[in-house]
Amino acid sequence: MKIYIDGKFYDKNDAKISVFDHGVLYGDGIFEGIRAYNGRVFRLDDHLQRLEESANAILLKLPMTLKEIETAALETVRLNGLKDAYIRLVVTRGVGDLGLDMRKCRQGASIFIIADKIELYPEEFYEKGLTLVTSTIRQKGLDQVTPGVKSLNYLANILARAEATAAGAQEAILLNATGQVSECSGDNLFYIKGGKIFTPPSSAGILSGVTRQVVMELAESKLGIKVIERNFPRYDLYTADEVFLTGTGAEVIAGVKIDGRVIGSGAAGPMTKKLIKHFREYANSTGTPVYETVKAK
Ligand code: PXG
Repeated sequence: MKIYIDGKFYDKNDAKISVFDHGVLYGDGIFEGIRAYNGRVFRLDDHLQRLEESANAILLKLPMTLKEIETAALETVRLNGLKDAYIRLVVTRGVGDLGLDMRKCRQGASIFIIADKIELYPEEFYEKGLTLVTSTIRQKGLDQVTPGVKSLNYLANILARAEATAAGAQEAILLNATGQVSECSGDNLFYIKGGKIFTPPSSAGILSGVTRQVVMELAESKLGIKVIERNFPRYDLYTADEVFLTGTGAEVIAGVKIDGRVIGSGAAGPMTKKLIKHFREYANSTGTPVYETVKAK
């Protein structure tokens, strides 16, 4: 495996960054998780745009242009000979001293890119759905570092996921400070009731998911249903016809049991199944080609 760090490729065992990098010392940085399907990178522009927005939000100057980052990401997938891939793109504040002052990170931000095979939920989960539990951990407030920033501070999400695992569930739902539903530890959340689809708005405290956006577009174009963004409590999930999650890793997947309550039929519902099908068709028919581009230098 070849890993990209700041303009060079390293073997896995040699791919290292400094212990003085503020990404390590403070979680001071941002990342993107991106998929490639069949030799094409899915919604790469959207991911790069979100990366840029996250960078702006945390006063981080990206070390390269978005075009250069795109070239590096494609080259990383290519060098590893992958067609279906999970691309992890990380930008840290870079090497500093032991203080919080970001001005001490004088060399500027560091960027590394890993392209690996993807680990997915087993296919049977797309039929039978996931079990979810509500985490005791609250979503960060909008007056904190907004959940819209895909920062390297994922401890709340990791601990929420651990609560789900401990409860025998696959994903955890985070409520926000007002007790409304925000999102899952690594996925956005939707529910369907009476033929309408609902999802929390960005004001609920969510990561503005690339998959979420795609599914909203597909719901409208393929199912003729406009997704309604609104705040809602857990009760709406408990009493929904269908619940589903979206994320780069999970794609579209049903949530069929929430805090012990069975949702709908207790398996992936008809609308969710349609969205899974449309999403897969779309994901496999679009994207930035990895192997047809000429290496830019
Ligand atoms: N909310 C959070 C907190 C996330 O981390 C999403 C929503 C969905 O966003 P996208 O843009 O991916 O649709 C995420 C993204 C994994 C994995 O391996 C998780 C994510 C992305 C890639 C891989 O669990 N989470």
